Amino acid sequence: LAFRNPDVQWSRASGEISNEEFRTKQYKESTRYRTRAIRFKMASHWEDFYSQHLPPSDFEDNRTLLKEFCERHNKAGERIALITSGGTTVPLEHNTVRFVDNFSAGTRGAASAEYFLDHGYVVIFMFRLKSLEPFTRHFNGQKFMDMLELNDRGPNTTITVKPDSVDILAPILARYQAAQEGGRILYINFTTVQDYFWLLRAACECLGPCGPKAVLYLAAAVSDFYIPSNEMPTHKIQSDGGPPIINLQLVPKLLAPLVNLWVPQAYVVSFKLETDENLLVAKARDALKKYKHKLVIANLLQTRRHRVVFVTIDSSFEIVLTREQMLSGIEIEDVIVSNVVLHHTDFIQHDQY
Ligand code: 9Z3
Repeated sequence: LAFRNPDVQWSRASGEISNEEFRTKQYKESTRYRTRAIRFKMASHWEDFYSQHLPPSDFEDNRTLLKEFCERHNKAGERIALITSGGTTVPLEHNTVRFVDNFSAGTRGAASAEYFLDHGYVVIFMFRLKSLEPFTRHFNGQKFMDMLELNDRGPNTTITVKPDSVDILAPILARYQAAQEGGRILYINFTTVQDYFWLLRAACECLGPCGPKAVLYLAAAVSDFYIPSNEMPTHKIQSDGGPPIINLQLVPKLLAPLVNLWVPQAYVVSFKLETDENLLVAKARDALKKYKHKLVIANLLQTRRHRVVFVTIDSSFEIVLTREQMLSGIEIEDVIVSNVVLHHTDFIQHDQY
């Protein structure tokens, strides 16, 4: 009853409708208002999240960096890509010994950052600490050490790059140095889903003034579930209390305020990850209908390195790499970014209003 619309004029006493109609109308009205009330609750959910969770300790420093980066490049009229990359953790304790994590290595985001730079964009690379980073991703593990040679052990030691590694290192080093020296890439890292939420909102606030020149390329694998701060134990969960029952809650859907409030003029691209082909495009389209952004790039966990589907509200097309293309070193992110840049250019020229 609390959700009944006081303005509704009909009543059973008026004798205008039958009992059955009355019950149906009553039910419909109550559901309608209940649905609205729930929607309202959902809409404010993200605000509750920020009021109930503290920002990360280096938040103010990151905010300053973001602001300076966006202002400088906005003034220069450059296109800016915010790329999120890697997985978020979900801590189980405030003094975190254990956390829930996910599979993402950050390949998609790190590779895409390089290609956006190649297309002349400046990049905010918002990544999970210790996940892959642009440029250094090519020399993971022992690869880098294996490229080097120690000469003359002793006081005159020098280190050189082995001749057969120069051709591999040189072009990557050149791209890296161009990005660094021109101040064209800003690295911001997160670990938990809470950090991610704070930093994403801060980045959006700084990107707002860039209008349609900003692309948001949300490739991070963000947890759908978390333990709210007030439900998390302070100390390490003990095993002598028996098996713990861990109650995860849904995280608020940030795409809603992001698209509608924080960066309403930007070109927003989200990624949709599924493991079931039958759900892939339908879920991507659901997201577009719900959040009203422009593009969802859908991928299956199992085939994400060689197949993605670009889904807009009224079309979809696949990008598939052949085995030969993969063997020749072509990365799917190269093709994805080229297509996103085309869409973004079109958006700037025609669609933005
Ligand atoms: C993706 O779907 C990315 O393409 C991958 C890339 C995480 C699969 P890797 O880092 O993998 O290269 O190993 N990202 C989005 C995942 C996500 O959390 N999407 C949400 C969802 O699917 C919507 S925003 O519900």
